[in-house]
Amino acid sequence: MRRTPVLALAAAVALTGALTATAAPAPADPKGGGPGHGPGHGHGHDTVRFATFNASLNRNAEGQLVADLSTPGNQQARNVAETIQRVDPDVVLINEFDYAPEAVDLFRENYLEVGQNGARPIRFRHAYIAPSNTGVPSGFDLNNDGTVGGGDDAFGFGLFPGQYGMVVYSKFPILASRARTFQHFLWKDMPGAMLPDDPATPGPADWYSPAEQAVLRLSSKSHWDLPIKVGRKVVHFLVSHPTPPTFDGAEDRNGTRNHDEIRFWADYVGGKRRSSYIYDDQGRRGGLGRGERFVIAGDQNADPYDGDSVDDAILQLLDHPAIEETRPRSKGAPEASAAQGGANTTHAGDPAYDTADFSDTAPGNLRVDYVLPARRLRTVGAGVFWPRAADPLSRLTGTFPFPTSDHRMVWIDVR
Ligand SMILES: [Ca+2]
Ligand SMILES: [Ca+2]
Ligand SMILES: [Ca+2]
Repeated sequence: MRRTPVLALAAAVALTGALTATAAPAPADPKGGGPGHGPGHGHGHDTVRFATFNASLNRNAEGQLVADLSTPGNQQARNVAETIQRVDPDVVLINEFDYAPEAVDLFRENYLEVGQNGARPIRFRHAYIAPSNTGVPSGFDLNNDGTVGGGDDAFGFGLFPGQYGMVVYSKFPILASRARTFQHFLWKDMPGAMLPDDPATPGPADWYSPAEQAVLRLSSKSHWDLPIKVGRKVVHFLVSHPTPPTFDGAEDRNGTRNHDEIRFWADYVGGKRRSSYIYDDQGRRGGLGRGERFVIAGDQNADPYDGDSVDDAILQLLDHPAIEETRPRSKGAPEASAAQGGANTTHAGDPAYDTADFSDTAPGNLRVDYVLPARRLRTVGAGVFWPRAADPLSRLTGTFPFPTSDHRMVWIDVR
């Protein structure tokens, strides 16, 4: 059955418009308590904490997230809120938050602004959400299984429009009128796009037919450039959630797309020539100007050493001359890797940098969630919220089946 893509062309929804309000600086007091966990909240008046969290606030049916957030009693949502309260970011991207503008305020009112388990309430005056390609029918047989329809033939994998979307919350104003979205940018319009090949046919790069390539969007969810006003300065928060490089065949259609979704930001911050092909959903061209401040955030679904992503996919960002490699780490991740064994024992990457607790058959725990600032910003702290098992707060991260999410929150402090 075809769903009508009613959300596809809807304008981005800015939920707060208080552009003149000045956000209060983050409190400098320690909170949370308990030794050895998380950040200990040492950031003061001159630093801003940026974070990313794949919070698994996706649901299996349209409307379910709104239903779950309409009352304050959903335990998983409470755990997500407590995690955010413990880390206390100033600006946070939440991946896997079904697209539902109502849900944005419900999560604030019923969860974030309610102290969870002794943590202090957190108040984000600003938020941003916009439609996602997930679950929007493409009208084509994108997975080449002989039928058209279902989550795998959508513009991004999803069972209904907006499943696995994303939202940004901020204590600082989001300049929504200057936000750029790249939901509709076509994959074929990226020069040298890594369009997948059908190995069963002689032609190159022909998994997708010309008719499919004419409509196929690069972003599996969306890519947003959100200008955040911090004092007199603007920091562009560049957020996305590239598709997992798995759930495909020898053609590697998801691995190649993951690579190019990551490449999009590498080009966007790579100077005028490299970004000249880019156009946003309003038709404006180009990327960031040289010298503009930015922080790239999101679950990039790619580890620098292990897992199924195309070689070098995440190195496009980690080795980028304009981007700082911040190396957030935790004490809990190496402990989990050692305790869980399996695929983790074969990994080349240092488990201290892991951000996701994946199946220990394959791929094992990986570093996939990143907060990567422009080199010109000064990073003074970074971490992954993954407490040791002995820490009382490890109840928030837990073990499979997870009480909160299979991903961990990652943060950096920028001066
Ligand atoms: Ca199909
Ligand atoms: Ca072929
Ligand atoms: Ca695991």
